[in-house]
Amino acid sequence: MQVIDGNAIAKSIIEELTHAVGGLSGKPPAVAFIRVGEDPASISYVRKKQKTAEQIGIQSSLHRLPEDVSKEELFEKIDALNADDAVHGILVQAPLPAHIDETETFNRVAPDKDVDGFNTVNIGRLCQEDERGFVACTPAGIVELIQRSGIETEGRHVVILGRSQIVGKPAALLMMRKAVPGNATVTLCHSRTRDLAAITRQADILIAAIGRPNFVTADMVQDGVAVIDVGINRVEDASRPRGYRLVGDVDFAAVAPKAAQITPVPGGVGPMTVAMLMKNTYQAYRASHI
Ligand code: BQF
Repeated sequence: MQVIDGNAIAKSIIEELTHAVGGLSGKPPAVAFIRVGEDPASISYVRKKQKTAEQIGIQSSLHRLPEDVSKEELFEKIDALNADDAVHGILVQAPLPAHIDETETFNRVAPDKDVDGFNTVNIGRLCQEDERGFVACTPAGIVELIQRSGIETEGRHVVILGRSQIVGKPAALLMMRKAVPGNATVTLCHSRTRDLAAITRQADILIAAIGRPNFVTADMVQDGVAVIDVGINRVEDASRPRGYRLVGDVDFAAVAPKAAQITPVPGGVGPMTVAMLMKNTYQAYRASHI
C-alpha cells in the first residue's frame, strides 16, 4: 500500500512554477483575493494561498470586505479587478455570507480571470473539453495527483461520492474526458444513491467528496482500490492545541490496508488545491500575453 504524498507532489508543481515564473520578464503574474467577513477557515485558506503565491513570485493582493457588504459593493470590487490589466486571476473566497448568491458572484468574475473555475463559462468549457477553460482547483488537483502517482484511469471504474458543483460534478467530467488521465467509466453517487456499498465495492478508483468524517469504511472497498479522499472535516480533539483535528471522508486506518494507493488528510488533496490555483494563475497570465 502506497500513501500518496500530496505535499510532495504539490511541492514539485510549485517548484516547476517557480522556475517558469523566474524566467519571465516584465510585470509578474498577479492574483487578487476577495475575502468577505472573518470566517477563520477562509482567513487561513487565503493566507496559505498568498504565501504560496509569494514563494513562486506570483504577486497577490487581498481585498477584504465586511460581512454585511452589499452585493452591489462586492460586484463593484469584482468589476474593478476585471478591468485591471495588471490582475490576471481573481478569486472570491468561499463561503460567502448567506445574503450573497455564490453562483451569481462567481459569474461576475471575467471568465478569463476565473482561476477558481467556478464561472458558468468555464464549466461549459470543461463539458466541451475546451483546453482554454479553467478547471476548479480541487478536481484539477485530484486529476494531477492521480496522474503523477501513476494511477491508470483508462477503462477503469471511477466511483465518485458527492455531486457538488465544486468537486464531484467536475471530477466526473474530468475522469470521463477523452484524455489522459481520463477515459474512465464513471459512476457518481450521492445522498439518494441506493445500496451505495455495492457500488463503491466495484470501484477501481474511489473519490470521496461528501464532507462526512470517516464515512467510507473497509467493507465499502475492494482490495487494490485507489482511494482519493477529498474530505476536510474538523473533529473535536482536546489533545490538539486548536481543540480539533482534520479527518477525511475515509476511515483511513481501516481502509488503507485494503488499498493499493490512498491519500491522507491532511497532506493529500488539500495541498494540490492550492498548487492548482497557482497553475491556473500562471495559465491566466500566459493567456493574457498572447
Ligand atoms: C492539507 C476549502 C472547503 C470549503 C472551502 C492543505 C488546504 C486544505 C488542506 C487548503 C479548501 C480546502 C480551500 C490542506 C483551500 C483546501 O494539508 O490537507 C491546503 O488551503 N484548501 C479553500 O480555499 O476553500 C475551501 C474546503
